[in-house]
Amino acid sequence: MASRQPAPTGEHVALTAQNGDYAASRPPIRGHCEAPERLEAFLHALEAARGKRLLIVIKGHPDPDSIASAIAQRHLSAEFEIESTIVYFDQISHPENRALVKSLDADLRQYREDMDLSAFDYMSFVDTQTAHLPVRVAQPPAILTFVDHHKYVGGFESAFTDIREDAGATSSIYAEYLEHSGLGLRMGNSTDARLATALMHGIRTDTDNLLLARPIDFRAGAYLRQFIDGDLLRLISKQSITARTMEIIQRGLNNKAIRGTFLVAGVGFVREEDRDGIAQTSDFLLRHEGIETAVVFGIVNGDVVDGSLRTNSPTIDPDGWLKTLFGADSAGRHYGGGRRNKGGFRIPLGLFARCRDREALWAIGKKTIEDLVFEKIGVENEKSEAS
Ligand SMILES: [Mn+2]
Repeated sequence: MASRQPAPTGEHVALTAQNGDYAASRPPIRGHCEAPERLEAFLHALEAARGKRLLIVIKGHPDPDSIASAIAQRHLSAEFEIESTIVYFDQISHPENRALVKSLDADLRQYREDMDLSAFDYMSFVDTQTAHLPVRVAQPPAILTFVDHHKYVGGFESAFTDIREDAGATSSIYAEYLEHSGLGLRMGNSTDARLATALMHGIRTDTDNLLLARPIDFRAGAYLRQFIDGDLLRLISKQSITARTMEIIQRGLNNKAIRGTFLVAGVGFVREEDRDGIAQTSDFLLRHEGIETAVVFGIVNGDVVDGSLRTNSPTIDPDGWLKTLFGADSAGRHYGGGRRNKGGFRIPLGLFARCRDREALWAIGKKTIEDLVFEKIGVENEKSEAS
């Protein structure tokens, strides 16, 4: 094995995998790859570990980049019949990351004392600066791969090392491996779609929504884009929430009314520029346990009732549901409409907008909407109970 020779530029790569018959048995590197020699070496390392047991290590609190990178490492290892276990040691503290792991169906294992880490043949470290296990293991397995984008500190031996300080996310490095290895993602495959989505999310969170993205991150995004599950990405992406939107969400929480799987919340008067807070509140309240459909509404700009519907219900078609509920104006324009799992409505207050008593105006708006919605739910419940 050759020893690692750090490049002077802050980029470090070790090409220490044994030369085998790899080149003859695998497809060639595809397309314009930023670092084809690294990818070759990465694949060589995996080939050398064919059929072995691999421990993929996430250090620190798992975050979207480390989670996605670990899943990508497992995906690529599986191509070489390597049996991988992803382990993490610190709690997945952030609720968003717990939801991420759940929605990805990622099968990550939290370390427990009865796990025998020395029973693995190799370890892979992803998205971490150092290669020390956080727990004492008498005979830690040899390090097969070490892929990261933090500042290089060294201090370990690994069959393959790829540290790119110029990458915004480790997920981008794995996306490059996937794109150019011929072992990449398959269109229309749901497992691959989840991996692509996880990587995209990892890139977005580590680059502050691409604000800090580097060329490799954009190239990764361009490749991943075609495979991602848009609904899943939306579900797991954190949206930054302004203080005023937070206030609207709080009003929604305080004023919510729940009937079965339905949640309705009036948030009062909302400024024109904060209009989107209504939809964000609806998104948020849909996550309430046991809720399948959320309707949130407010009076925007003092002259229109603006509302937003979000649903996970398989039986509610937002477009039809809102059109039947609110009907149309005298010109036949519907007050509401939507698409697959979301919808919105706007009902002008007309002359009532001139009412000086804001409390009274809100009371009328709130009562009207709530009564209409609850009446419709009641009628639907009766129908479904009767059938
Ligand atoms: Mn990272």
